[in-house]
Amino acid sequence: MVTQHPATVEAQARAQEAAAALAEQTGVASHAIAVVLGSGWEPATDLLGTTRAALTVTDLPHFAPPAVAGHAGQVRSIDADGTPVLAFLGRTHLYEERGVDAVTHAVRTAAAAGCRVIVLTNGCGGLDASWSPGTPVLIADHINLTGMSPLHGAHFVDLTDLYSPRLRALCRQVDPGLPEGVYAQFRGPMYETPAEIEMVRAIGGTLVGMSTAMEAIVARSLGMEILGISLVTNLAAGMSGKALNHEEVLQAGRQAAARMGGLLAQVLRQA
Ligand code: 8IG
Repeated sequence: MVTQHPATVEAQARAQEAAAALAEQTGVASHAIAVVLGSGWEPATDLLGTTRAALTVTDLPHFAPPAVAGHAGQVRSIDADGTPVLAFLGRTHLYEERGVDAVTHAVRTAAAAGCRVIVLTNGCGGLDASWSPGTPVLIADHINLTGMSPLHGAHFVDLTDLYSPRLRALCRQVDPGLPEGVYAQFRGPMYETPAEIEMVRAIGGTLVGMSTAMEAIVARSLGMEILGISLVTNLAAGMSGKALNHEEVLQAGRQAAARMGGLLAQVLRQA
C-alpha cells in the first residue's frame, strides 16, 4: 500500500474519533448501511425503520453545524428490521467553505462505524423536462464541475461503476418507473445560469446540484458500495421561465416523501 498523504491520515483519525463517540452515544457498536438525507428528503426519514437513538451532529467530534434550512443536522441510529442503519439528516456543502474534509467527514465516519454501503441522496435541478418536481432519479454517473477533489496526494482511485449497478437494479425492482441520470456537481451556492445548463446538457449531464460527487469519491476510496438518488425539485435554470427558490425544494420533498421513504426502506432491507 502506498503511503497515505498526511491529510488523509488526519481525516481518517477524526473519523475514527467520531465513530467511537457514535458507538458510545447510540449504544450501537457498529452500523451496516449509511444514508445521507439531502434537501427535500427529511420527510422520508421516519419511514426507514425504528429510530433507536438520535443525536445532534455537533454532539460528535469534527461535525459542523447545519447551514441550510430544511437540514436538521441530526444523526439517527435506525433499526430497519434488524439492519443497523446510520442516517445523517443534512450534510456539509463545499459552499460553506469549511473545506473538502468537512464535506466528507460523515462519509469517513460512516465507514469507520462499519458501513459497507452508503446511500447518498440530494435535492437537485433536472434537465429532462419530463421530470416534474418530486421525481426521484437514480444517479448512474457524475461529472465533477467543482474543480476540487476530496482526495489528498497521489491517491489514484478508479471511478468506473461508481454508482453501484447492483443497487440501481435493486431500486428498479422496487420501483420500476425510476429513471436514471448523470449528476453534475457545481460548487454553488448560486444556481446555474441558463448558459451553464446548456453546457451541462452538451456534456451529458441531466441533473445539477451542489453535493454528492465529493462524498461518492471518498466512499469509493474507502471501498464502500454507493447508491445515489436525486430528488428533482425544480427544472434547471432557464427551463421553466421561473426563478429558482428553496421553498419549492421543501415542497417537492413533502410531496414525494412516501415514494422515497418506501424505496429507501426496501433498499435498506435488501441491500
Ligand atoms: I434543490 O437547480 C437544487 N439544488 N446547482 N442547481 C443546483 N443545485 C440545486 C438545484 C439546481 N436545485
